[in-house]
Parts: sequence; C-alpha cells; structure tokens
Amino acid sequence: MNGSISNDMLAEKLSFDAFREEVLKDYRVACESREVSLLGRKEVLTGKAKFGIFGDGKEVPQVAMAKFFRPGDFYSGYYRDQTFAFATGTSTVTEFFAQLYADPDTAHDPHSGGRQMNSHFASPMVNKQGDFLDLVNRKNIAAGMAPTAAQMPRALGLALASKLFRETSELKGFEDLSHNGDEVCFCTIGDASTSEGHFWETVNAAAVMQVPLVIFVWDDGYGISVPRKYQTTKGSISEALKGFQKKEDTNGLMIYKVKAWDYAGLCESFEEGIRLARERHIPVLFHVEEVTQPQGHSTSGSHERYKTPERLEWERNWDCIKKMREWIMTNMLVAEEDLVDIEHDVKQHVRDCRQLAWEAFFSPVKEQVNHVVNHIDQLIADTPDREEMLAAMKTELIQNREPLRRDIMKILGRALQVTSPSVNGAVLHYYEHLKKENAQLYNSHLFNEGARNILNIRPVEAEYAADAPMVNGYEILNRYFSQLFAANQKLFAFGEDVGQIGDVNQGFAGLQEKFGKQRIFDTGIRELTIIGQGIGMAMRGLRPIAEIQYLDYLLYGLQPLSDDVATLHFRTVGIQSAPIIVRTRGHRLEGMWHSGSPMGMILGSLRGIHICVPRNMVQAAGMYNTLLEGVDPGLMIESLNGYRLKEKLPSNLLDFRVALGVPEIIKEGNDLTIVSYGSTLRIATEAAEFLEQLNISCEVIDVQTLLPFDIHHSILESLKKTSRILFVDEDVPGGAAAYMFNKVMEEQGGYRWLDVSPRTLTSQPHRPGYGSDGDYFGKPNTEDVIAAVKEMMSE
Ligand SMILES: Cc1ncc(C[n+]2csc(CCOP(=O)(O)OP(=O)(O)O)c2C)c(N)n1
Ligand SMILES: [Mg+2]
Repeated sequence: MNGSISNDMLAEKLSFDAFREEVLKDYRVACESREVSLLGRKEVLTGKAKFGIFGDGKEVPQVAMAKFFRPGDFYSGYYRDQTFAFATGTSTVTEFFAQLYADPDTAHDPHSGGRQMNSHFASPMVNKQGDFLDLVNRKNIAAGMAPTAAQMPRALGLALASKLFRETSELKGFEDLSHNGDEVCFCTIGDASTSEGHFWETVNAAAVMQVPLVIFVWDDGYGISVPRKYQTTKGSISEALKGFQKKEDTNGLMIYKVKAWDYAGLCESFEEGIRLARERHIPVLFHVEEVTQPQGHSTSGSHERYKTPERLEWERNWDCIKKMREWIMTNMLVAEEDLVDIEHDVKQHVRDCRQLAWEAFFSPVKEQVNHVVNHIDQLIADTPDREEMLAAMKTELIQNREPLRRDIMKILGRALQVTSPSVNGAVLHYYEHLKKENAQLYNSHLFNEGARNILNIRPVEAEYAADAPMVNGYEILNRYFSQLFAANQKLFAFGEDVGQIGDVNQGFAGLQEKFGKQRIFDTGIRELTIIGQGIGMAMRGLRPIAEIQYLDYLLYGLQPLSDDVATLHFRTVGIQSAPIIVRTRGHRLEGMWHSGSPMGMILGSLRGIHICVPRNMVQAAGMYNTLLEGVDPGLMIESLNGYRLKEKLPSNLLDFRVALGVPEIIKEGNDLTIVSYGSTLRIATEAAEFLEQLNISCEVIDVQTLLPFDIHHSILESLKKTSRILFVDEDVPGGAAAYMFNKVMEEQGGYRWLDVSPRTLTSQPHRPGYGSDGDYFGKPNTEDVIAAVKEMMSE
C-alpha cells in the first residue's frame, strides 16, 4: 500500500519535472528566437545583410504549436515563423544567419543557398535524382515565399494528400510517403493577408473537402501600416468566418480563438484542434489574437510612424515572452535566477551562432580577394604603364570592408579590360573559373540536373499496327489515360467537370467509374486552388494532373504556378520539387474567353516549367509520357479544335515518348520555312498546300514545345536550305512568335542565312470577337499566311 503511494508520488514528481523541463525548453527557444530578431535587425542596419523580417512577438504561440508538429507533418507558412523552425529543429540559428547574409553555400544555408530572404525555410524532400525521400520520418517544411497568402493554395494540396493516402487503396504501399494519412498540414498566415482571395478560396475548399489543414492566423492587428479595420469584416477573422464553423452534421471548419501570450491556453487549444485534424481530417483555424510586433514589420521602416504611443505601450505590456515569464513565476516552476541564467545563456549562444555564420560566409570571399590582389600585383609588375588604374582597382577592393562576389568580378573584369592577353592569361583563367562557380551558385537548378532531367529522356517512336484504326483525338486520350491510370498508381486527375463526366472533351470519360472517385474527381470552380492542390500533392510524392478547363482561365491559377511551381526547384537549390502536370486546352474556338493563346504571358511567367503545345492528341500522349518519366513540372496545352479530328491510334500508347525541345518537320519544302505549333499548324499546312500549286515550296515545322525550345537548332538547318523564315502563331504581336524569332535569329544565329527579312504573323492585338468571322478576322488565317509567304517570295 505504502509502496504504491510512493510510486504514484514519484510518477507525479517525474511528470512534474518533465513538464517543467518542457516549459523551460520552450522558454529558452522563445528567448533565443527573440535574440535572433534583435541581432538580425542590427546586422541589416549595419549593412552586413540587405533586408530582415523577424518573428518577434510570435514566439510563444510558435513554441506551443511546435509541440504538436510530428515527423511526417507538413508546414506551409510565411516569414514570421523562425521560432517554429528553431523549436522543431528544422532550422538552426546559424543557418538562419547564413540565409540572412545570402550565403550561397548550401552547407551553410541548406534552405535556399542564399537565394531566399531570411525566414524562408525548406526541408529536403527529394534527392539529386528527383526521387522522394522518406517523408514520413522527417518534419517537412515547404519552401517559403514572399507574396502574401501564397502559402495557402499549396497548403490545401499538402493536406488533401493525407486524405488521399488514407482513402485510396492503391496508395497503401507507399509507406515512405504517408502513414495512413495521419499527416497534418500546418499553415500560418498574418491577419492582414487573410484579406487575399487565396485565403478564402483555400478555406472554402478545405472545409468542403474536409482535409487536415490547420491554419494559424497571427493577428498582430496590422499589415505593415494598415490596421485590421481596413482588412477584415467586423475587424475579426474568426467572427467573419462564423458561417464556416463545422457543426455535428455538416462539413466546415473548427474555429478556435486563443491569445498569443497565454502559453497554457495555447497548448490546450492546439492539442485539441490538431488532434481533430489528424484523427478525423477536420480542418481547423486558430485565430491567435493579441500578437505583438516589438520591432515593427521589417527593417524597411519603423512602426512608430503608424502605431499610437498607447498601442506601443500595450504591446510592451503584453509581450508574449514577458507574459510567459510571469506565468512561470506565478506557478513557481523555477526560481527567477534560473530564468535569468537562460536569458543570459541564449544571448551568448546567438552571438556565437551569428559569428560562426558570418565567418563561414565571409571566408571564401576573403580568399578570393587575396587571390585577386595577388593577380593584380602581378599585372602591375607586367604592365607598368597601367599601374595607376590597376592600383586604384586594388585599393578599391582592399578598402571594401565587406566585399561581395560581385565586387571581385567587377575588379577582375576591369583588370582584364585594361591589360593585354599576353600578360593576363592567368587572370583570365581565374576569372573564367569564378564565372563558372558563380553560375553554379546563382543560376543553377531551374530544373532537375540528374538523369531524369527532361533532356536526358530518350524518345520512343509511336508504333502502329497495320490495321490501326482512325479515331477521334479525344478517344486517343481516353484510351491513353485509361491505360496510364492502370499502370501508375500515383496518378490523380482532377478539375472542373473532370470526374463524373470525364472532362468537357471526354478525355476522362468513364474513367472515374473505372478508377474511383479518389483518383479522378471533380473540384469546385477554383483554378487557383486547383493548381495549389496539385502543387501540394506533387510535393508529397504523387503525380497529379491538375486540369484548367480552358487556357484562358490559366490566368486565375497563374500566381502559384509562377511564384511557387516555377521557382521551387531553383529556390531550394534542388531539395524540393513539384512535378505537377497542368492539363489545359486552348487556341482557336469561340469568342474572347474560349480561344485564347496567351503564350507570351506563359513564357514570361513560367520559366521552370516545361511548356508543351502538341499539334494533336497522339503527340500529347507522347509528351505526357515524357513528362511522367521526368521529375519536373509541365504544362500541356491541347488544341481545342483537335478533339474531333481523326488520328491513327498507336499500339504502344504507354511506351512511346516525344522528346521535348525537338521540332518536327511536318511538311518538307525548299523555298521558305514556316515555324509554328498547336492548332495554327493546320492553317500553315493548308497554306503550304495551296502555295504548292503556285510552285512555292514551304517547309512547315512544328516546334512541339516552347520550353525547352529546339535544343538541337534544327530550325536553323531548315533556314540554311530555304533562306526565308516566317513565324506563325495565335498569340498577340510580340508574344510567342517574337520569342521563337529571337531564339532562331539570336541564339541560333539564323540572321546569317537570310535572303529576305524574317517575319512574324500573329493574331491582332486584341481578343477575337465571337463567331467564325470574329475568329477569321482576329486570328491569323490561311489567306494571311499565303499572302505573307507570297510577299516574302517576291522581296
Ligand atoms: C502579394 C503581396 N502584396 C504585398 C506584399 C508586401 N507585404 C509584405 S508583408 C505585408 C503585410 C502582411 O501583413 P500580415 O499578413 O498581417 O502579416 P504580418 O507581417 O503582420 O505578420 C505586405 C503588404 C507582399 N509581400 N505580397
Ligand atoms: Mg499582421
């Protein structure tokens, strides 16, 4: 009896000790993070770093939330969350400073190799080959972004993936990617950024689909200087969201209000809400109120300009760390000296980390400076008449207390300009070496650089049986997708009208019945989060085909494609990738919003995504195969008016692959080269056939993909033969036709082979009007091509 009492007491004491240790650990991380903010700001103000944005005022809610972030979970947040990163061990303080200094060495800043501003964290998700790592046993941080609310759309997909892993029998075997869909996606956002459409679209979709998305709103009352009353209905995001509240028999969202300074209350609410998300896949929103911002928004300004003295005073009194300290004291968890010790320790620790990060960042640069100084001394000895200029350069470099790589290249480049090749060979050699090194540091990893880079994927010819049937274009795709989904269990397709009716052009007709509602499904009309959901799924190792119903509506989903997908591999130096395939259809059909060809917009905004513009559905299938063999994202623009054209059905639908970046000559000729793609090719071919009767022989080339573009310079070979070239497309003047023109003339040196001036033929600089005449007079037509060719022939 006695024994059991003392055992209980011991257990209680042990758990009290463990509890106290846990609280003190949290307090330490909070203090450490505050110190990072204070020192970080100084580093910017003294010029060692360019810009800083910090998480001061948000420390306590973040140490609390970190307790419930488990291996396998995902985080998609914004720039205020350094404390969360430290508390979860997903960033060290030294790494934080390395990123602040823009250290390009990934051993120092593993999150972004200096490519991102501070507090834009990322954890490794793929290896160099593009294969997914074991994501179940690590804490996963989706790479940060600066655009407000940009983290929302992909957070939806990160959460949705858990649901799919739990509910799709075909995914049961992928144990490295999910444990029965238990993974929660933590998503943070500032109060002001909830004004963005991204927030509302994501919340609605999460509440409709019931996915384990947990949103934390850090409500500090301001978006830079603009207060909450201009941002949010009723001045409160939880009030504004009341209609979304989940009830027992409805879908919806669980909404909690918590105070940023209430450590115990935060832990309690987070424990309950996150459990609901994890176990029952109910989305949750924590409205974290009374958050402060001790140093203001960022290093770009001071908050005294827009906060009243009363507000500033309130923020000082309700600082979350101050309040946590009071709570620890009130509950007599430790003596005050112990807290003072912690506060003292962390100051020294953070200073040490900063020093370490600075030395690591600076020492390779210093080494380069020494090399350059030696080189310049040698140049002065060899070129006495240039002594004055060279000495001035050397002085400039030596006097620069914090030189950067660009300062070194500037001096080296100029030293080369003022000396002759007879003496500067060694300098040139060093300069070229640094140029290569800097290109690797600053310009690499737009795409995967391993064996599965798209350019390394071998093409396989389509094969046809002797009695191969001619079928409609959409039937080619339908048969293709049917085989594809049987063969690849990680594939998912979704979008507006994709599920039940199998897309508006029947590419997926009947396939939901065959493969189930998990694999092929309808979504709401929400292009932004259709893309976001695809991004998140792709980041979790699935292969989503996200459909945008018409190319004209890609604009609604462009922001995450441009800011997130296209930059992800680059901005993480290859540790993350979202190999989403966006399927859409465009070019000629009817009216202003069903006939678009905004290719210039796409080319300008989507570098980092392969852009495929197949002329027919067989080519499309071959390109899908190539994209799926690779590990990078792709955009497939099928031709709207091609679904009902007959094509011969290949017998190796799943195996043949169209090489990206390799144009195809679809009609040979000797007099003039016409370069085009997609549905305009039919016009070009029709014109070429007509011109044949006038004894003008046109070579028609299908570029097939705009990114990559003609990697072997085969268009140049055609131009060498014909000496005349016309670029035709349906984009506005100065769009993709101008892009192709530039590629062939400048990059391929095509201008050397011209007999007459090269031309582009495009749509009018406005959208086409409705009806067949609107199309004819708005877009380039066959007669336009004939006339342009005849003019060029008579020049
Ligand atoms: C799309 C976009 N618009 C504007 C900005 C500039 N900007 C950066 S942070 C910010 C305010 C964000 O306020 P809030 O969401 O409340 O977050 P807080 O910084 O207060 O934590 C603004 C306007 C941006 N980064 N992205
Ligand atoms: Mg705010």
